[in-house]
Amino acid sequence: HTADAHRTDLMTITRHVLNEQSRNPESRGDFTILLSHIVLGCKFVASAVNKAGLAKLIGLAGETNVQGEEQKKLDVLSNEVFVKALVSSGRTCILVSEEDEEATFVDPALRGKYCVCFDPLDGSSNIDCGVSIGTIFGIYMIKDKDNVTLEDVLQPGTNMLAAGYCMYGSSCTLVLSTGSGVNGFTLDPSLGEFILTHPDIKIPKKGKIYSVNEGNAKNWDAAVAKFVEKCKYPKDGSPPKSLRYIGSMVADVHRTLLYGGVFLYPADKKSPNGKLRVLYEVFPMSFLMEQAGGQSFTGKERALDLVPTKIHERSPVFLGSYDDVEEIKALYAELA
Ligand code: AHM
Ligand code: MG
Repeated sequence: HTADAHRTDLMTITRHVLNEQSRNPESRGDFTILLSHIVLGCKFVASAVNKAGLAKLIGLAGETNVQGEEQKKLDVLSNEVFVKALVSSGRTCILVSEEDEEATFVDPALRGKYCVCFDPLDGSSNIDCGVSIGTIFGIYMIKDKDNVTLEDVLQPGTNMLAAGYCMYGSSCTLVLSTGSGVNGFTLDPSLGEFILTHPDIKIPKKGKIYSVNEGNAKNWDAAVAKFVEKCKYPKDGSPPKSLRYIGSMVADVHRTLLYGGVFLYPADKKSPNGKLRVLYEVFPMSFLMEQAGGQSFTGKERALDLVPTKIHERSPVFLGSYDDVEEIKALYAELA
């Protein structure tokens, strides 16, 4: 009965978000419209990523992004599609993209109340070999529509309204939280719709996997080194953890959310603030982790309590199963 109901009574992402928003009497559908434009961007990128090998879209576009990395054609394309989709939604006022050095202030005629921070195509080192990559986004609301400033996006992560990511993998999965739990939707290519496939995702309280770039080990601080040592040689009689590291944050976080465990991109002697960017990598993923019952920590504080001072700011991050992050916090308290 239930299986049949699912097959004929399709819970699309739009229907799901409309249901969620209808609980708020002040909702006028603006968020649903904004989200449908984000979904359009994700579908475009999904289709472009699938065709990338064939269409020879891969290759350098001859530009460098703000972090000084070479931009691939797919990154440039994805960024353009997202910026245009978000602006044309008429629901945004400030956009922060990993690919653009400056924030985009939307023309007053097209302005709405939402700010969107996003990484249109994260995991660029994995594009050319067909490994999973993704889009990450976080959404804020402006304070005063007639006086929009950069301060509207330089807010702590706790002020975020919604966050999500879309993973372009063996299937295309969009994971979203609007602040009441986490839900996962899978793109049905024959319908062109994201269908609810992972309702109310909860991360296991403790995991069996750790995920980190161990090539940076020689520059780690004592707490990270000790944590990873404990993963491999546990002293409490528990079995060692498995190591899984894809090098695409979306894919590594998605696995962590579903299977449990911990993902870390710590600070090290060479990168004192780590690598990942606060506004469009650390915050959205931390928001999702907390909403799924996990935790996210910077080595000093709860990640969502950070107050960024510039739009491309970086921060170390340790996120995942509640108990595993608790262990990292204890090591920092002991060794820092
Ligand atoms: P990117 O913006 O150049 O794609 O870098 C971000 C990516 C993340 O997806 C991933 O978690 C991390 O970089 C991997 O970094 P490293 O190759 O240093 O392990
Ligand atoms: Mg990126």
